[in-house]
Amino acid sequence: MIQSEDTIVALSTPPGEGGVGIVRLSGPESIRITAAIFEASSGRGFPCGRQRVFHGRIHDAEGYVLDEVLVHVMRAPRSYTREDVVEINGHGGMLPLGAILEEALRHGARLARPGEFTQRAFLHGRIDLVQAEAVIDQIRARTHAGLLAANAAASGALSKKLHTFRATLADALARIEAAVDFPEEDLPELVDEALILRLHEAHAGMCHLLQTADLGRLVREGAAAAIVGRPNAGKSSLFNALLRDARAIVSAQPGTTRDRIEECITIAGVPLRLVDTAGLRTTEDEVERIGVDMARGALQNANLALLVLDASQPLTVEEHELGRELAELGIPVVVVLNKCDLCPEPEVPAWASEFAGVARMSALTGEGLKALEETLGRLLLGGVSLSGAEALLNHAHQKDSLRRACESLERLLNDTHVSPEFLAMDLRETLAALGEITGETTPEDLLDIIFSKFCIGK
Ligand SMILES: Nc1nc2c(ncn2[C@@H]2O[C@H](COP(=O)(O)OP(=O)(O)OP(=O)(O)O)[C@@H](O)[C@H]2O)c(=O)[nH]1
Ligand SMILES: [Mg+2]
Repeated sequence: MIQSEDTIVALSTPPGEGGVGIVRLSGPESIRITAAIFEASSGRGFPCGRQRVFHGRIHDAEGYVLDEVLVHVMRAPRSYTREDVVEINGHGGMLPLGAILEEALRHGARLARPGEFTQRAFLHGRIDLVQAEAVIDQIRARTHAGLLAANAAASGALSKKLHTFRATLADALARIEAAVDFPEEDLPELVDEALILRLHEAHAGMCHLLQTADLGRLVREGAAAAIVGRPNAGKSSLFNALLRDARAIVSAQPGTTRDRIEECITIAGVPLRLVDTAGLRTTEDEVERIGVDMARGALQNANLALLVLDASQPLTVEEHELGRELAELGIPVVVVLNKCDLCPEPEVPAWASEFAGVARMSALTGEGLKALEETLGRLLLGGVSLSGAEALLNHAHQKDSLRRACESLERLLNDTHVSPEFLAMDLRETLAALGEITGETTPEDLLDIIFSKFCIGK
């Protein structure tokens, strides 16, 4: 195990006021540094015996008490980083915590970089890179489904899958290399059908995992839905209904919404950013025109669109045009026939059948809202159901590496009758690409980028 030489310290709780705040140290000097600034209320020395939690006070160089604290000692290797870790639980306030941090620095600790605690856990082999990245996904999860997926990855479910693939490939590589090294020994049984079959199985598993990558990103980052339509169609009413909150102004006057209003909801486990926009029409009013431009901008940035039509009114020429325009946008569109309470059997425009879905509803009474939400869920997940417990490939670089791994393995499987040297080359490439995900072969600069996205103190 690589030992870190320096001891790092950081505020591990968010800055600002809180019930408690934690200053965390990790490294060979953690305990010595704490002993220099801490006095246990028991009057006995620190640390003492096998005791792990100590009550007492942190003082400065002049002996002034800075805070009353609980100190938690976790000795290597049984800690988050596998180093000696000390957590000083103080009163949550910037002054006391800042003062404790200062004292630790004065006694030789160094300020931790973002994610450095987790990076040490990774470097010391307590977790692999997939698990390390899942930690940040746990912290930043925006939906329950996202949290469960991150928890599954953090607990090693994803790593286990990847390690199984790697084991199969490594075994195949060893056999093929033997065939390369001892060609005269005539080892045909080494590269036999059973081995090729195992490689096919690994390939299928890897491709399946690759398919979950977009889902993982969707659950983590979410999607955006633009609500568009002509003035007064009921866009803001629909926005409010989906939000279960009277967030946007609703009025009988056309042209009510002029700004772009955004709020986040959860649909089928996916964070969905809803964007309510100004009704699309040609207008002389400057403010409204800006709003209309923003509505078009929102459409450009959306992953899906809700086209709201007033079912109680005949369709206008502009609405027909808008329908055509949306069809060319290349994102799923749901046609929402609103105000069905006024007109239970609305006319459905012919072009609506080309879109991803048609929903009849009333934003006023809430009728049809559930069905619309189900349609949205189906569109977002593409028919896959989020089991929650499944670990998903979450990050763009993971997807990129796995795609390369699948490609090189596919190359091998497409022609297994080439010389063993070529087979070995493809296998090595596949193994290296998989290793980039788990951390064995990840380039140094990529590691730096990954951990720099963490928060300080984690
Ligand atoms: N009966 C009925 N009225 C509705 C329904 N949805 C909206 N309305 C009414 O239609 C009018 C316009 O609703 P808004 O939600 O403000 O429409 P909008 O599309 O946001 O309008 P602009 O912001 O002006 O573009 C209001 O008087 C709403 O109460 C519905 O499902 N049924
Ligand atoms: Mg509106």
